[in-house]
Amino acid sequence: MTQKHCILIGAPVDCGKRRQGCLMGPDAYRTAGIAEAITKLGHTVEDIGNLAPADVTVAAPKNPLVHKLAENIGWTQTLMAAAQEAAPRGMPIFLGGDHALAAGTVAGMAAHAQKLGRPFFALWLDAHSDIHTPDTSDSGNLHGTPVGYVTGRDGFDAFPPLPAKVETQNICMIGLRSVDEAEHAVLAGGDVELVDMRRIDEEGISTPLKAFLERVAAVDGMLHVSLDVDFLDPSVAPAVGTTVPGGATVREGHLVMEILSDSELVTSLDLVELNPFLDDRGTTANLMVDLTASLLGRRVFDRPTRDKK
Ligand code: HAR
Ligand code: MN
Ligand code: MN
Ligand code: MN
Repeated sequence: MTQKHCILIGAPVDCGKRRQGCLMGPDAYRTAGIAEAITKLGHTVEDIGNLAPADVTVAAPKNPLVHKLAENIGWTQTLMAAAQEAAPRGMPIFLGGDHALAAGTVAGMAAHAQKLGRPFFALWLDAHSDIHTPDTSDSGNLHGTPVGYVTGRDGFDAFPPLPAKVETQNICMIGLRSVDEAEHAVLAGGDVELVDMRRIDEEGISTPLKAFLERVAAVDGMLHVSLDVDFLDPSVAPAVGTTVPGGATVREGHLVMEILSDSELVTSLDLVELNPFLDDRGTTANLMVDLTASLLGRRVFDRPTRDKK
């Protein structure tokens, strides 16, 4: 694959839910050797270290359950700026941190794409759809809301104004198996491409993924991938606070990354929800690093040219 300049951006976001531990994520990825794995594939790596949230003060949220609103908004501000700073220089890889960070990373990458005049797409690899608003969330955990924010749903008034809205038809969610009622109501009537676990069982994971990538390629789109640990089955990826049984296998995870790698369409990546405190001797951190390596071109063998693509 073409050589890339990968920019590691530590985002120890831990305010998107109540259970603590995701703040250790960026250092767990470094300990698992993420920089070395990427360098070994022939790419260059720059690690800008860990960021901190902007200091903001906000009025009390309408929904009293909402957890750490100001800190979430501070992170959104910081990461939106960091994404736009890094994107012109290479491929940002955001080391989370919980999924609340994607409000900033996706909004920032969408703003970058808009500046270049290119369509923007997002691939959400997750058990959850994360399309709540602070008002519809019944947990008050804002890691369940980043898709709501980036698609311009109402209820984010206290957040930074969106520089570029992500079109719902440009989003594909793969791995779904835990969708709340309020989320279901929005998604069922909408045009987000929904690939739940049943579809994966019946069609295989490559069919819907390739169809989506064809749409991205057809318009020379930029593609952001948001990889939530709980996309994977908890038996192989235990280090996450919100485990849902029946997730993707190790091979399904790698196949997704290999197909993405072949497509050469991915321009940014989030690694989110790793809680190293819950890990089993680093297995989940190591798996996430291996998946990143597959995305960046690691192969056992090259496929024969005759059936490439
Ligand atoms: N939908 C649930 C809620 O809003 C759970 C959200 C969990 N989100 C993540 N990221 N773990 O996908 O509380
Ligand atoms: Mn998520
Ligand atoms: Mn999830
Ligand atoms: Mn919920």
